[in-house]
Amino acid sequence: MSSTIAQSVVDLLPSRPATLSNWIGGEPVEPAGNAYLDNINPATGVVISKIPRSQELDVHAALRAAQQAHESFKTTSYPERAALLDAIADQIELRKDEFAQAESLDTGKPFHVAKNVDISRAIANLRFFAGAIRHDETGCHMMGDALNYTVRKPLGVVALITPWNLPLYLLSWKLAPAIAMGNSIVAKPSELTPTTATLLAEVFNEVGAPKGLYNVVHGRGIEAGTALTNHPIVKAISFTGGTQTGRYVSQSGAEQFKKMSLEMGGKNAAIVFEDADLERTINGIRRASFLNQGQICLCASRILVQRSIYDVFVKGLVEAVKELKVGDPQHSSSDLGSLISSEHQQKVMGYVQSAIDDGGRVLCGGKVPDMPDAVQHGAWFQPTVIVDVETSCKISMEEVFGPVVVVHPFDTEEEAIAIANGTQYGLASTIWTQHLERAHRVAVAMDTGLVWVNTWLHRDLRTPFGGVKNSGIGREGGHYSLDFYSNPQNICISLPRI
Ligand code: TXE
Repeated sequence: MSSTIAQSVVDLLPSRPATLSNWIGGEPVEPAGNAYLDNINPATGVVISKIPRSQELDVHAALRAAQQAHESFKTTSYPERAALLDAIADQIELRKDEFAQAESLDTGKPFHVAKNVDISRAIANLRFFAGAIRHDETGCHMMGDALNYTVRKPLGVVALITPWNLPLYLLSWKLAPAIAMGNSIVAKPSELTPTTATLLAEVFNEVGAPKGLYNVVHGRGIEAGTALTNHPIVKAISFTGGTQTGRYVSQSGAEQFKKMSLEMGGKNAAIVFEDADLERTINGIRRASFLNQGQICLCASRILVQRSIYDVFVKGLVEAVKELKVGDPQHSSSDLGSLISSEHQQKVMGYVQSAIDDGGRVLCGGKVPDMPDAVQHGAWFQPTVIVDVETSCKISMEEVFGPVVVVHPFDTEEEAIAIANGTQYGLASTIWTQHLERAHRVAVAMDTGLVWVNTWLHRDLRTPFGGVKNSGIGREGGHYSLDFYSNPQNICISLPRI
């Protein structure tokens, strides 16, 4: 695979599909059933690799390898684990273009986004958690006649199930704290984006990580995924994906009282008050809505605008969105690449049609763009702004997970809060105002795990990340992640009274 930017994504397509392996016990391993799935580059519709369609046998082999590795890894010290995480980060950094190309090819996102957002953040996640354990403290509670102190104990083998939108970014967000706390891992990446999780297995070997510390099983969620979540060796599941899938995962995990962290969908509101700095707000909301083709659980997809500035805001937003360029992922001028798959493209188009059927007006986008012949079979979609639908209609209530926003007017702060909170989701919200007290008042009224004021995706990795309602349970980030991937044990020592 080329490690530099090509003229076109077409130049990167292999003459025949590569075959990826599972990684078990530090070795590439073929699936027991010898069955494979196609991995399609969504910008062209071309099959770029074959990936194992793993079944129970494969998952069980990975779990055994992980359990064996855990026996020695659980006694490693924090400095040893921190050094390992730093070494993995350094090695990814050395192979950064290669990782970014792989992510871009699997997802259809622009190479520059893969490099500067996905892979950069994966490296940052690893370094952050190396630092976090170097500086970690646990509690000590003195009594008159005893001393209590708390130690963190690893859980054992943890299952990491990750989606296709930010493949290595989200895998590393789970993997780094899991290793920091002394666990071993079986990862089940999305079957749509298998490559960077596989490259990461090579990196583990290159830095001399213990064999079996990180295992990868590819395949379908309903097969490899359920074999993983159902198995009693797995002590914790960290899952990011759709809400319906999260429901299945939590049901199978609950049966065996596994620890669970579920990060699921969102239908995030952006509330724009009349005193907002208009230019900054339009630029901020454009980024919040369309980065990664709108395929981020945190993306703003419902824009609520105070009626006094509604017309001028909508005009400005539409002009700004029309400037976004959908193009070949290899071109540095492409703001948006393709969607993840043609099935997803159909789903997004279906939502736009539903909005039109509900009386909505498409002010820009709404269609598959004309693309050059070489990429005409890609899953493209124009960035889209829709107005004039009720706040209760399908497109305003359900997660589209694509480059589509709806804009609604509101009159009062109370009305904006009610609309923003009126969905099954509760992941993130953004508030755009220069009025400090209002910003705080509305922020605490949001039924969301995350609120950004006059910004979006402004991340400090120490802060709690996660949602409420059907967006998720549990928090990750900083010590929240360390807490999740460990069991606290209190030790009480009787002391003589002095
Ligand atoms: O994700 P799935 P899909 C939302 C978004 C999207 C929808 C469906 O709205 O349109 O979900 O996407 C594995 N047991 N998000 O279907 O199926 C699967 O193999 C165990 C939001 O692609 O949830 C993959 O590794 N695992 C989101 C992972 O779960 C199972 C990101 C996620 O896939 C499984 C992605 C099962 N029964 C989609 N079934 C976000 N919150 O960022 C599937 N999997």
